[in-house]
This record gives sequence, C-alpha cells and structure tokens, in this order.
Amino acid sequence: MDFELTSEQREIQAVAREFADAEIAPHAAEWDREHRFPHELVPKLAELGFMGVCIPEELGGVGADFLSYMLVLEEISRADAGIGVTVAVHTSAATLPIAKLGTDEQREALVPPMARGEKVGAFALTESGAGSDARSLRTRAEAEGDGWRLTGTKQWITSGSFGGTVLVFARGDEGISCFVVDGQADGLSVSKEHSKMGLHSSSTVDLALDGVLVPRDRLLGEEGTGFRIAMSTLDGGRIGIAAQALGIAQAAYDAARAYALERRQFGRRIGEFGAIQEKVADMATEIDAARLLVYRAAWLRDRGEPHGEAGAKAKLYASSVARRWTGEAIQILGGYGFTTEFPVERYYRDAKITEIYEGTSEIQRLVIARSVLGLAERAAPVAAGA
Ligand code: COS
Repeated sequence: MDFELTSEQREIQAVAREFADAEIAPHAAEWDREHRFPHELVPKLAELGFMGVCIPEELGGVGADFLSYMLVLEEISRADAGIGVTVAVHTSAATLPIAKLGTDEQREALVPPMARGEKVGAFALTESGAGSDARSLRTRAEAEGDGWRLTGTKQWITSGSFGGTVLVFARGDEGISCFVVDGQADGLSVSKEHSKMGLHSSSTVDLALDGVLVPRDRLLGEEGTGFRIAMSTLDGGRIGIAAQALGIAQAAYDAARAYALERRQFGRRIGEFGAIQEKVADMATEIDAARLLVYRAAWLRDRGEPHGEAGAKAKLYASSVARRWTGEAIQILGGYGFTTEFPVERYYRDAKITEIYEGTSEIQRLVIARSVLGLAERAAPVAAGA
C-alpha cells in the first residue's frame, strides 16, 4: 500500500499547517481558559475551504479527497482540538451525509451554506439513555400532515447551540429515521450547556425538541433507515476523530521533544538521559503507527472500499496513543508540564474524550472483533458519510 501523499494533498496539508500555526495555535490557550468557541474563526476557515474540504466543488466545497480532509483535521487539532472536533462533526457527521444521501433539492439548498461556513453542522444521535446502545433512542417522530413533529432530548451535541444545521435521529412508525433540522427551528432549544474536562473551545449542549415541525422534504434518505445512516456516518466520522487524536499526540510530542533538547539537569540536556530517550523513542514510533492507521483508513474510504474495521482500528489506537503520550509529555516537562504556562496539560485534558465519543474504545473493539471474526455480514457497505 502506497502512502505517498499526492502534490495536492501535500499542498492542502501545508496550507492547513500554516493556518493552524498562525491563526489557531496562538489563541488556543485563551479559548481554553475562556471556555469559548471562536465564531470569528469560521469565516477564515471557510475562506480556505476548511469547512468543506471533501465536499464536491459543485456544492461549494473544495472537492478534495477524504485523506486531504484528514490532513486538515490533524493540523487543526495539533493547534486546538476543540476547533478540530467542531470541523470534524460539521463535515463528516453533518455535511457529508446530506451531500451523499440528500435529494438534489436537499443537496443544493443545504450543503453550500454549510461548506461556506454560514451554517455549522451538528449530529444529534445520543440521548441520556442511548449512548453506546444508540439503537435504543427514544426521541419521537409523530407523523403530522405532510411531515413530522419531533419530541425528545438529545445529549452532548457538539455545536448544537450554533443555530446551524442539525441531523436529528428519531423514532417513528417505520423505525428510526434521520431528519435535517434547522438549528433555529421553533421548538428547538438548548436545555443545558455542558462544562467539560477539556475541549473548552468547542461547545457541547443538550438539545430539547418540543414538537419541532419537520416537513417531508427534510427527511434524509428513506424512512426507517436512520440507524444505518448513523452507523455508516460514524464509520467515516471515526477516522476523523482518529485524525484529531493524532494531531493532539503530535502536538504533545513536539512540545516534549523541544523541552528534552533544551532543559538541562545534572549538567546535561535531559534528552541525553536514557529514561527520557526511551519515552521519546516510543512516542515517536507509536505516533507514526497511529498516522499510518489513520491514513490507511482514509485511503480505503477514498477507494470506495469497506473501512469500518480500519477506521475503528485507527480510532482505537490513535486515541490510546493520544491519551497515554499526552500524560508522558507532562512527565517529560515535569513541574512545568503541570502548569498552564505550557500547553501539554491542555493536550492531556483534550485527549481523553477521543477514547469516548463517536464510539468508545470498547465499541471500537466490538466493531473490530465482529469484523475479524466474520460476525458483521449485516453491516453492509455504506451509504452515507462513509
Ligand atoms: N454501516 C451500515 N449499516 C450498519 C453498520 C454500518 N457500519 N453497522 C450496523 N449497521 C446496520 C446493520 O446492518 C443492521 O441493519 P438491519 O437492521 O437492516 O439488518 C442494523 O444497522 C443494526 O446492526 P447491529 O445489530 O449490528 O446493531 P447493534 O445495535 O448491535 O449496534 C454497535 C452495533 C454497538 C456497533 C452500534 O450500536 C454502535 O456503533 N454503537 C456506538 C454508537 C456511537 O458511536 N455513539 C456515539 C455517538 S456520536 S458522539
């Protein structure tokens, strides 16, 4: 398998790296401290195409491949993982399913404003009683006239308060369906803003749906296919979270490496001591391995091949690498690493969630095990964002 990046992929990566270093990294500590999503960043992201990297050009996107999009997520997350998850959810969990599964009218009406960053996307699947067991969701879709009324509460919705475009999964007479809901619709409100351990620059809310009216033309795909849409969307989304974890791990490595070459104790740079060398060597090796898993999953997806197992492996491994090595990066920086003067404590707080959302590590193992044991034949290759 050849992972040499094309010249277009390298170019997108370079633009994303430069943008992340200039426009995101210098502000990340402040956004973290203020627990604030910087809405003023969205037009800048959109101007460079980062709100629609892998969205077709005719729908306002860049028309690049999924691997290019992963390179962008990795670079953004290296600077600020909260911005990374916002772009990831917007793109792979909200815009892509509409671009892939929508009717012509839905694609043309809904996707361009999202690719232009005017409408930030959100994905409302999880509920208080339906996390890993997403199929047990209880939000109701009652048929009314030529549409439905949605009633229920969705939990931990990234960007759910931004008034953008929300994919809502709800249960009706035909089973679970996926509806495209305007974030400013009557009856939709934020019932809770969550305070989190990390990712402070992203917004996470609960959404109350109190009889939200959805017209028939805002049903995505066929009625009753919502669970499959959610699962295939997550197959792609999980690669994005793996890229986010990779970006966080890379940031921690960069900080630890620089410190090991600068900090002197016992008359030498600490990077000359075996105990530190062992950590740096393992960290570099595991980050390389995570990167290869992430790029392979994206590459399979770009070839139209099944990528559920590869994406689950990438997320399982990259999130573990990020969680473990952000901790060891603090160890290398010692007391300094524990202070907010250095960014590694933020990386550590931001990394943990990558083992939880878009499917916990336990669920990734289940997906991998079912696949390698041949027990997942029903999980047909995909329709949506995957
Ligand atoms: N792509 C397309 N369809 C899929 C699929 C996939 N990757 N995986 C499952 N399906 C389909 C199956 O084909 C089956 O379809 P039919 O009912 O038409 O036969 C249906 O979905 C149910 O499949 P299954 O029986 O495997 O579902 P389970 O309830 O056992 O759930 C897991 C499987 C646990 C893997 C799933 O619920 C899951 O991924 N949970 C985690 C949810 C999650 O990531 N939450 C985070 C939310 S976003 S922060």
